[in-house]
This record gives sequence, structure tokens and C-alpha cells, in this order.
Amino acid sequence: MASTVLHVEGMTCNHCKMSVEQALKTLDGVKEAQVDLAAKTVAIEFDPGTVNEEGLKKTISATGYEVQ
Ligand SMILES: [Cu+2]
Repeated sequence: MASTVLHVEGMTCNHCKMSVEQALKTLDGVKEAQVDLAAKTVAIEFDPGTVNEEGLKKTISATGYEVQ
């Protein structure tokens, strides 16, 4: 299991938080996703054999938020 913390712009409320977390959690290989709205980050635990950081970023972008 690997973990990463990504900086995400545009998340303003609980709805944003849930959207990003749900999108990531439904992705194959993602075990846990936790958004911190105040810090504008999402902490992700994932299986690097199934999904890579690029895939995580694409999923967040597809949900409508900007990953840095
Ligand atoms: Cu929102």
C-alpha cells in the first residue's frame, strides 16, 4: 500500500469533499481517501500495483477540481 497527499484547488464545502472522496474510493486500487477542506488536500491510500498517482490526479480532474 502506498500513500500520497495531493493539493486540490476548488473544494469549498462538504459536497465537494464528498464528491472527491467518493470518486477516488470507487476507483480500483484506492483503499482510502480523506479530504481536508481547510488545507485543500486529499490524503489517499492506494495499491501502486493497481493505480498510480497519475490515475488519481485524472480522477480528481474529471470530478471538476484542479490538482496541483
Ligand atoms: Cu462544494
